[in-house]
Amino acid sequence: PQPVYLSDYQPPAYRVTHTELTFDLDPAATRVKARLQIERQASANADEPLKLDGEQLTLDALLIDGSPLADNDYQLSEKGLRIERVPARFTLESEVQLSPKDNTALEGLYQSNGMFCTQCEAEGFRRITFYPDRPDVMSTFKVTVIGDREREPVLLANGNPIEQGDLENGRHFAVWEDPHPKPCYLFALVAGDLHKVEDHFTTQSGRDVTLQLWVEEENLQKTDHAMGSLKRAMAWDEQAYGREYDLDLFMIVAVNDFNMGAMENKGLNIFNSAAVLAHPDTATDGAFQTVEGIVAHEYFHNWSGNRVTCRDWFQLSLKEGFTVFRDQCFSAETNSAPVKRIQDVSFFRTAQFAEDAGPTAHPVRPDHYIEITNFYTLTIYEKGAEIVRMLCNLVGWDAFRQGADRYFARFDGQAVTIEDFVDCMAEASGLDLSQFMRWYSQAGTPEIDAHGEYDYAHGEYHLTLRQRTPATPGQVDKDPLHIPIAMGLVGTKSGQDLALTLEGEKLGKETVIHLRDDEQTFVFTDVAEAPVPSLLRNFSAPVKLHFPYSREDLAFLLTQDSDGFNRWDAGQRLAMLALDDLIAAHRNGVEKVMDSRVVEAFRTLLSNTPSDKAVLAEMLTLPSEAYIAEQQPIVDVDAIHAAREFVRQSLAMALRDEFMAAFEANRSSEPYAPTPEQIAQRSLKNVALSYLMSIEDEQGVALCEGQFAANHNMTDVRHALTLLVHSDRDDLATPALKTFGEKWAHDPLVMDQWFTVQVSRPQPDVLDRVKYLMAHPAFSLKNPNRVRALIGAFAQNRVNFHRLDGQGYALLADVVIELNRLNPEIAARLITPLTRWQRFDETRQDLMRSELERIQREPLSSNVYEVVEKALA
Ligand code: BAL
Ligand code: ZN
Repeated sequence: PQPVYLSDYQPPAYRVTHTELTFDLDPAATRVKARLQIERQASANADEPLKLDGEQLTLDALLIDGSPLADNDYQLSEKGLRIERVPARFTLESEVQLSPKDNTALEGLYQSNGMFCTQCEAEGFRRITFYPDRPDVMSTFKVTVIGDREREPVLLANGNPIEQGDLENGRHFAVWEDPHPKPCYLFALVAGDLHKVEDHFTTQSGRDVTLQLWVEEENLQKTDHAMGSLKRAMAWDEQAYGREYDLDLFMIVAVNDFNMGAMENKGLNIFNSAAVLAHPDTATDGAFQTVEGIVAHEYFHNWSGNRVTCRDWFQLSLKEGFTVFRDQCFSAETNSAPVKRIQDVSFFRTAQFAEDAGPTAHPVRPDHYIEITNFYTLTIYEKGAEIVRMLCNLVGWDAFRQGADRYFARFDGQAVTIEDFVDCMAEASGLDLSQFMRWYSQAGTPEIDAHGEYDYAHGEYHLTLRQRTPATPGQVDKDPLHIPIAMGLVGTKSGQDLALTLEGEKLGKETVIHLRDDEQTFVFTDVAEAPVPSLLRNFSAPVKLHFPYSREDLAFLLTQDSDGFNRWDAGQRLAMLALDDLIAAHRNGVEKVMDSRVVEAFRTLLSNTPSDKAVLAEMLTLPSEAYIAEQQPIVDVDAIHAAREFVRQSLAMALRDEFMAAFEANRSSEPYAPTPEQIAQRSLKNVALSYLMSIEDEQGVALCEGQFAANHNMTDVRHALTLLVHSDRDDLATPALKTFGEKWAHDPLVMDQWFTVQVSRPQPDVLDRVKYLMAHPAFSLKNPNRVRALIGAFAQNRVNFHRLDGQGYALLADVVIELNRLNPEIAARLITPLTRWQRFDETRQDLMRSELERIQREPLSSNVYEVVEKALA
């Protein structure tokens, strides 16, 4: 496969002004007729050939202005068709045939549970008809869907319904028109036996929008939360960005087989059922929050993505980074803002930092790719969002909002670039953002080495920051970035933020300093007492910041820092120092000794009345094994696991009564609601229960059993089940798993949780369990959610996946090889843990590489090929 380069971008020679499609649906032989109004661009030469993308299609007819083309009038290849000479303006008609039921890749038109549905982003539309499948070709669409009246009573497409009726032979049809020009990646069609819940939203200008959520009948009772989330998101986008919805109808459809979380097709969002269905009995608090975030994300795309879209796929972060930032702000406002930030950053520093340090590292705007579906990454999405957040903080909200208004007004109905977005922000703020643009082109996580000195004699604090970005594949030398560092100086005597004066300028008690050079020293004057610096507040830039904090400094910041995020981070850093010692002790066979400062810090946390219970729950949660691994030069899986367990158990033993009190104080029999207050209370209670279960405290075990049996809501049931299954009390775990599995056998999303709980336990029987569960009737390799719940979760189970006999790696490779044939996009994603082989000891490196090489010897999809090539380069 050949890479595509950003530098090769050429505007399209032809545009499609209007698209008419007719689908005659059939599982094995769907016929698609296309009628395209095409015009040559003024800038293109008259002899420019017409090139249309098209894959896995059987072409039955091709006409220009009503005249059939002879075989030698066009060239057909595996990738599409090319017509050498065409008029300046013409109608192209084609008829193709395809087989949705055999489409296991879930790109283009496929069947899920008998329902027809589509996924076109990024390049799925070319599996539906011959078309210029690129985002900078935007067209209005009229779509006729013909289906079986019994099997497909509901026929949906983008836009507004304009006609429907019956046909012969039990068939019927519906016609949909979308007046907004859109790229074909936003096309959608759904047909099946669906049921709807309907609601309404009145926009700020007083228009009534009908909201419909379409699901299979048994899921009707799981739709309330998504509908509520949608209405909250619609109101938020009006209030925060002045963006109003632009059609009279907005539809969401839930489908069971879906590669992504969801898709923002114009007026017809298609959702993975896991990202839209939620009921207290079946979904956890986390799932409720995910649903709310994804519903909002897809809705927000209506402006940031659909009305203004990407010129080419290198600009993917233009819509994704901005939209993730938008959904993060929405969720922060509707839930606990500090917890949202802590959870996002915690995930980001574990998973995106690892991606940025591995063989598939790429800039937020990549300059080449082989397979674009491999670039729906944490870097494009989450680092892209961090860049937009930095922009917002640099220019301030008012200028950011003005810049966003300018962007939407100037580029409405266009396909644009990241420069276009940043230019709007520069114009609105008057700031020079040219150095800032390097964030988009340089891969790798910048590291900042900081140190500070307090000059007692002059009352000055000297803060020196040095930045470096490590080499990444294809990018050895890096230029310094423009890094905003939010900070304060916390007085060690007063425990308060000190007034800041920098180069004679009084800055209040918190400021943002701008690191632009390789090294800079900032001299704060009139510093009345020795401070501890609180740096990178609220994670103001996506960097690794190293500062030689003592454990006393960290214990001080943990209670005194006015920035909630940094209080949490101080606790994480303090725990990391203790964990480092214990990892070394484990490796050296030395007796492990718990750092009493960590115990005392936790005791303080537990004894104060918490202002936010959800933040306290986060503060009481130790860094994950994955995060700890990221901090180690060579990952020692077993030492990390042993050290973390030792800390958990030591804390549980020392603070057993405090954890018990926290559990008791936060039990509740209130009816379940996914409110921030209830979620906070459950989180704190369940963190306390985890500690109690880590030492198998007799009373704790009884409470855990009781929580499982009480069956109050899925958050509590699943947590209790996980603790039982992850403990050594198989006498309790086995019947609990049986009860749960039998009760929920009919509900695939709950069975996914049942799979995950079992294959993430630390006990060594997990590999056999995975093999056994792969044969379970509820499992299927063809369903991405099942694969993620069982195989994906197993590959995150560090002690078991990284078994020294290599069987964990072999199992993953076997699945990847099989999935490479069925669903290349999911196969390529699943390989990720193997691509991180450089981080492990030599034995594991050899084992992991040899599995990658075994995959490489297979006939590979371009998706898997690209990832394996990079991993072995
Ligand atoms: N555009 C793909 C799914 C999403 O990011 O919303
Ligand atoms: Zn998105």
